[in-house]
Amino acid sequence: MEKPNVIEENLGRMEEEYAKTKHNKATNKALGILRAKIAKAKKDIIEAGKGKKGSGFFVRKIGDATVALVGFPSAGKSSLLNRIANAKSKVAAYAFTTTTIVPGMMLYKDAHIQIFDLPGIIENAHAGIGGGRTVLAAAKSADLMLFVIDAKIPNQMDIVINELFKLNIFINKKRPDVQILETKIPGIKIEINKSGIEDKSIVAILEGFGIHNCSVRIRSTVDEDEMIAIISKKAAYMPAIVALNKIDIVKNYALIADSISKKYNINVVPISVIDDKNIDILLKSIYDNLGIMTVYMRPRIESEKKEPMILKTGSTVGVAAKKIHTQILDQFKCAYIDGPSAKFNNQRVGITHILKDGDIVTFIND
Ligand SMILES: Nc1nc2c(ncn2[C@@H]2O[C@H](COP(=O)(O)OP(=O)(O)OP(=O)(O)O)[C@@H](O)[C@H]2O)c(=O)[nH]1
Ligand SMILES: [Mg+2]
Repeated sequence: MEKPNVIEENLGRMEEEYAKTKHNKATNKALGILRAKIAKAKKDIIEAGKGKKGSGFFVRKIGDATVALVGFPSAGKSSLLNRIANAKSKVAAYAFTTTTIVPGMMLYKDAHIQIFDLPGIIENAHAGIGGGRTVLAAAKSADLMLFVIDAKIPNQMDIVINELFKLNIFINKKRPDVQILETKIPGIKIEINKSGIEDKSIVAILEGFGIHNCSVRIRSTVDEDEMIAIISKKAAYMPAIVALNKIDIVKNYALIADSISKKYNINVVPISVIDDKNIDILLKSIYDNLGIMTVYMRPRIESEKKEPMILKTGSTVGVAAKKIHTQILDQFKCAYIDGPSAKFNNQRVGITHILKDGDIVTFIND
């Protein structure tokens, strides 16, 4: 591979040429070759960056939740980011246009949701090809992965899932109930094993990782690969949804969406960034899958704006009180709730009441 600065100079020249050339039948072939060359140079640059000390994509997380855009080059990740967030990420018809992490922020209902645009990933990303490991490590730090799939090339979905799987990133899967408690007593004691793996194999895996004194309780079915990932602390469980993009140029997109959804037990929203189709549905799906909810504090004066608060789904009145101020929690007497979690208007509840998205809460202090 040439030195990165040489590649960058060539790349600059090629990008200029690409921008200058008129797109028509006569130039079509030459432009195709140029696109391929630009993509190769970009891929080399991303790969060259991965070996540097301290490399990796770091962006300060801000807002209430974070979403990572994951998909093949040219699937439309940057186009989508620019459409839904206040960001300007470069868009072009060649692969590996985006070479680093580009953050953007969007407001949905009252939640500030940070979106990370990332370089495209390709087959063998898990082995670092095209800088894939760095990209996927950044994606893993988000609260939700948004797979952007080109509807013209739906098998991109299989490759993306497979690459994540090879890095022990499990999508839309509940973390199996596996407890390994280190003990002072020598030996491995298997107390509960509903995994489907034989006891002696579990012992062998644990010993392989240098764990000799522990008690084991497995209450879920797990296969050996996942068990190894869990024991080596490499397993990650991520929620994800799919934006099936470019439906403006694909007729049977509904069938494709349906088959991806069934195959991977995942919410698929067919969209077109170019035609601005179904973007509102996608935003709702992002919000619904982030595991957050918005509740409102009732203002003292009815005409004033209700103060929104973003909480994890399933949070209680106590969690909301603490988020405002520990003092509110200390002096808590009761709360009155209007909205989806209330059985009737102004229901009086205690600290353990579980709130729902859209609730309006009034705290009463002692
Ligand atoms: N027909 C069609 N083309 C689209 C759509 N969205 C994006 N594109 C085009 O697809 C090409 C790639 O778009 P990008 O947004 O740069 O793709 P990307 O996924 O960010 O690509 P990388 O940065 O290389 O990973 C551009 O030529 C876009 O104009 C869409 O909804 N329909
Ligand atoms: Mg991009």
